[in-house]
Amino acid sequence: MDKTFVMIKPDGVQRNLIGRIISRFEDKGLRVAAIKFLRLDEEMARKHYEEHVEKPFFPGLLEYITSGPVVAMVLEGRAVVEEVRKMMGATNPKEALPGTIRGDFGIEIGRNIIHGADSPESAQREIGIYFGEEDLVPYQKAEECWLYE
Ligand code: DAT
Ligand code: MG
Repeated sequence: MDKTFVMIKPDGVQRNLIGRIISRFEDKGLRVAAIKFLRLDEEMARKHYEEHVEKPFFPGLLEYITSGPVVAMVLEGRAVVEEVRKMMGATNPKEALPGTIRGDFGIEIGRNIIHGADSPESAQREIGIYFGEEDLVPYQKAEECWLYE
C-alpha cells in the first residue's frame, strides 16, 4: 500500500484539532500505520524542511514548527500522497478551498495546521526522519474490501 507522512503542526494541536483531522483521514478510508506525539528541536526541523532552509520565511517557519508538540504519522492508502494533499488544501489557507483542512481551519500561511509530504519520494524521506522500520505496523482493516475494487 502507498504511504505518506503527515504532521499536525503545533497550532493544530493547540487548537484541539487532532481528533477532527485524524477523523477526516479515517473517514476517507486511509489507514494509520504509525503515530507519534513529539516536539521538534531545531535539528529535526532543519532536516524536515531541508528544501526550505535558505528561504526568507525559514526563520519564522522554524520558530513556529518548534513552538509546541506535533503529531507525526504515517498514513497508508491507494495514491495516499495525492489524496492527503487534496484533503489538506493549498499551502496558504487564504487560498485553500472550503472542505479542505487548511480551508476550514486556517487563516494565515504561517499557521497552516498540517504538513503532508508532496511526493512518494518526500514521503519516504520524511517517514525515515520520524520512524524506524519497526514503528510501522502492518495490518488490514475489514472495511478495505468495501473501499477498494
Ligand atoms: P506545503 O506545506 O504546502 O508543502 P511548502 O513545502 O511550499 O508548502 O512550504 C512549507 C511550509 O512553509 C508551508 O506549509 C508554510 C511555509 N511557507 C511556505 N511558503 C511560505 C511563504 N511564502 N511565506 C511564509 N511561509 C511560507
Ligand atoms: Mg512541502
